[in-house]
Amino acid sequence: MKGRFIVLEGGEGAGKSSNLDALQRLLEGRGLAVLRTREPGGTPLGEAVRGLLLDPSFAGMEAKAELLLMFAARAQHVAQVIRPALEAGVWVISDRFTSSSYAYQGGGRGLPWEAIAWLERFVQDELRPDLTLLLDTPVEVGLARMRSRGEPEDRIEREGRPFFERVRAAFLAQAEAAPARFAVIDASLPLDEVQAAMQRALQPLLTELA
Ligand code: Z5A
Repeated sequence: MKGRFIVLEGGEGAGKSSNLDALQRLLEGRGLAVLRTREPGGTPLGEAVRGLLLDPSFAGMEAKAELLLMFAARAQHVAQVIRPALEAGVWVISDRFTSSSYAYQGGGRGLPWEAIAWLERFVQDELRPDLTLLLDTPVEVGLARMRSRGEPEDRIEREGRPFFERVRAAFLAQAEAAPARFAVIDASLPLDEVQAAMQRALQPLLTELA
């Protein structure tokens, strides 16, 4: 049986990193083989591209260059890591995937949806996540969490609040358009409640295993 592809998405400080361990433990607790990965990144080439994308010294990067670099990293990730794992029956959990391109480059930067959809088909063929867990918080909550970590901001984190409001709206629009493939989770709740909601959202996929 092929593996399932689960993606964790959300804006800044939504808590993806904080919740990935719990998600991995939950799936492994069901006896599943799990591969954890991230975007941009997930392969040596992808991690090198991630370094370019987040480097604040490239402050003048063109939005189209940003989009194409995201998909260049994704092409390698899909071919080298995601597809082979799914074929081998492994469940793949990814910290971000193409929904982030629609949200950040589409919503945030204003690039046309059709261009992103074309790249999605070109790079992924039929591959789409089985479920996207969208960790949603008001922008000010996420930004306050990021600031409290006290780490230097990367190139994209330097954007202002209106950019992140557009990103959030674009994530929510995707979830609204495809409710069977998205679960919107209120990530401003305490972590244990967020994780309980993630578990409920996964139940239909886990029930298929029984
Ligand atoms: N990007 C893009 O533009 N286009 C694309 O196609 C793709 C990505 C794939 C890198 O992603 C950047 O790439 C990202 C989008 C863009 N841009 N930015 N900016 P990333 O995922 O590596 O970076 P990030 O979004 O900034 O993630 P992060 O820094 O790892 O944040 P997070 O994982 O969502 O949050 P966290 O580290 O788990 O939590 C942040 C803090 O909040 C931390 O102190 C936690 O303890 C706290 N926290 C988390 N959850 C809670 C709850 N529930 N209650 C209280 N406190 C909490």
